Amino acid sequence: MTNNVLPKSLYPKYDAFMECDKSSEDARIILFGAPFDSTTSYRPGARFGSAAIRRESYGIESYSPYQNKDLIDCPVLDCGDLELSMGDTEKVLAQIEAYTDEILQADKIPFLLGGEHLVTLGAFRAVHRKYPEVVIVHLDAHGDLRDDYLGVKLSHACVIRRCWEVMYDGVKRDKVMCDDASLDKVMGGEVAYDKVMHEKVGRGDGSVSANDLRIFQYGIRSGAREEFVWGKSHVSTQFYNLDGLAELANRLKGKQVYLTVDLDVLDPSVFPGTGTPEPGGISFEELRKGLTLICQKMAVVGCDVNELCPPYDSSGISTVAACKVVREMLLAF
Ligand SMILES: [Mn+2]
Repeated sequence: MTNNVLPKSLYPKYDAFMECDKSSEDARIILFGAPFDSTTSYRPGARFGSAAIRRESYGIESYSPYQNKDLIDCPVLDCGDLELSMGDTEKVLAQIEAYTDEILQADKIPFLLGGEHLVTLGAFRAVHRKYPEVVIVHLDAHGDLRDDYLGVKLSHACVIRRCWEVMYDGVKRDKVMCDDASLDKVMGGEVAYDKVMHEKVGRGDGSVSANDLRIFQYGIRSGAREEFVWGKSHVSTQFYNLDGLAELANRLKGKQVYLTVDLDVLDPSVFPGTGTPEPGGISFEELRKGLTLICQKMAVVGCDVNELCPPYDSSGISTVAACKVVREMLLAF
């Protein structure tokens, strides 16, 4: 005779980031992973990042003494990793975008775990569609503003430039009723795009005012010269550290924010497990304080944490740092 009492699962929460197993009705934030690293320019392996964060989170307290809050009490659901069509970058981005879209349509906040930094583009496309006025706060060692990397436009080295184009294309479509290719001919390229953008924000002279900028970078300490030349008139860059974040929070009051965190903004001495380590970075404590400030004071409507590459840190400390970053962000919301 069979009895229908099955043994209890030994690790019922094993598949979710710490305590992030609330019902999809109750959850306000949806955590999900995009294990993608096909465009990584230097050392691959970031595809293992999201699974490592989830797995290693069991070694870390869900309670934060910094904030006196516990993830047990937080409305977060970890939905696991997307199954991605590796090898077809555009398709992968479309898959990330479609899933982000589902989350947004349910009026929840998408929280994406990479993967390499290009995954941001998929999520941001969906967020921008829902919130066309959204601005980006970007923490990273690298500007990621290249127009292409060795001829590749969809590269993690170009991700913020591509996000900028998403913002810009929206403006172009608003202003001029024609497709992008013909717009290029009619308007005469980038300079004309600038003009269109500044008309949109009420400045017809094509000059750049601080108020026109919609991308705010922090911690940047590496890039090609042309990235910084281009960046000067298109983004706001705080080099080397997170100074000025509190002022930015005041300035962005009422504005929707997409937050993207490339963990290599941390110094490699505390975060060696990443594909493109860059000495001279910030401490864990600076990052924790900065992210808490952003998540508490700014209206974050979507975010991601990316570029953990576990194979390059045999100590596992980088993964623990990533887990703690994610915990502190979730608690600060
Ligand atoms: Mn980076």
